[in-house]
Amino acid sequence: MRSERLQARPRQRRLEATLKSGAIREVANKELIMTAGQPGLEVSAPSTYREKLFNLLANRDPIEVLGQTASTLAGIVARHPAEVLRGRAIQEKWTPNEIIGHLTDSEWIYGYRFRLILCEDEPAILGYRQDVWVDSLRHNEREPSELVEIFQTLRLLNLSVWRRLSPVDLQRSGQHNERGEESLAVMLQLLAGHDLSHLHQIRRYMQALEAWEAASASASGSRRPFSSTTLRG
Ligand code: NI
Repeated sequence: MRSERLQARPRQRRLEATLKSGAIREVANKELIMTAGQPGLEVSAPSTYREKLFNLLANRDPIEVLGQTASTLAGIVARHPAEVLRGRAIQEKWTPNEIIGHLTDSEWIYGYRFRLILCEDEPAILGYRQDVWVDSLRHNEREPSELVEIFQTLRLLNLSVWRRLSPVDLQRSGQHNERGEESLAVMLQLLAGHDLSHLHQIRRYMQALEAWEAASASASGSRRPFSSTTLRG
């Protein structure tokens, strides 16, 4: 364990240099990474937000999508070192680790909201300041694998309820303070689309980082600092 940590240091230094150099920023902006799911998307234009998430889900079964996310995240965390997942390519934007933390926050929030709607009549549903949660809970300091375990536990708990909802239950609704009336059926699809949106975001980040590393290595003629298996997502 200790020897692994020692071996990881040169790689970590190279990664930190890469992220600090700002050279990846151009690639990142070009790829629009770390933008989907950020505040502008989630708090403004509710109809646009819903449409984007519905389009991502397309005709897929939301329950099936929700059931796959934890293992997809576990795979990402297993393939990439924690220092890469904690790397911030663009200031003011979330790191992959913070996105995973945000998904755990979202799972808490949705879990509470859908129980409220199921058990109360037309309850008020309050939006939350997701950026402040990510900062205040200091998600980026946590181990990515630990965050995924928390997400997995919460998701299992919530899925056990989602799976038991009847078609009549799914018609129940609450009043969201930003998006207006929202039924459980709509909420279920939004939650699945939200998963897909953030999984795409993490993948785009990894692909941009890998592309930058490959271009950098070929330009300098040096050996690539990361093996392809490390960064291929
Ligand atoms: Ni989000």
